[in-house]
Amino acid sequence: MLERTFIMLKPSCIERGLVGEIISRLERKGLKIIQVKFLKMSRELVEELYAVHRGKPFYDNLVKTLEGRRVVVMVVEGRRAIEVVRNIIGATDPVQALPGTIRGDLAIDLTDNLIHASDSRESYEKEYKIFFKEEELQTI
Ligand code: FUP
Repeated sequence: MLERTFIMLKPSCIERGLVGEIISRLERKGLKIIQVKFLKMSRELVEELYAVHRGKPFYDNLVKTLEGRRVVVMVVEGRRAIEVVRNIIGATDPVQALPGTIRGDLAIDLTDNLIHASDSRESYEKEYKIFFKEEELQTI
């Protein structure tokens, strides 16, 4: 019934002081934060998270925006959380993202589009395990 999704706030969120603003938008929607932490993205973590994009023309640029920099990773929970979060963050390209969405309101660059969120159940299952141990996600 309740669903979980994985979210990563990219380094520019921390540098621009937008972490609180973004977490606040997620909480105000009614999503519950199950776990959240800051960490430095190693090359290995970037490659694992974005494995499907390896070899694409924008891949090197994508790696450059993340490697060796601090991000915030979190798991949130709520009714149809995967779809809800994708709607709140807006289209991948901030130019297309509608006003009212996180990318629509706060981002303009395509690669550095502030935030990543799982786009399916399958990607959630893969992504949260890159950053969290099962016991970190237990709420009881
Ligand atoms: P999203 O799931 O919305 O983050 O989008 P994608 O998985 O399609 O893209 C992953 C990352 O690659 C995004 F951060 C944006 C970046 N990207 C580009 O830089 N150029 C492109 O043409 C497509 C995606």
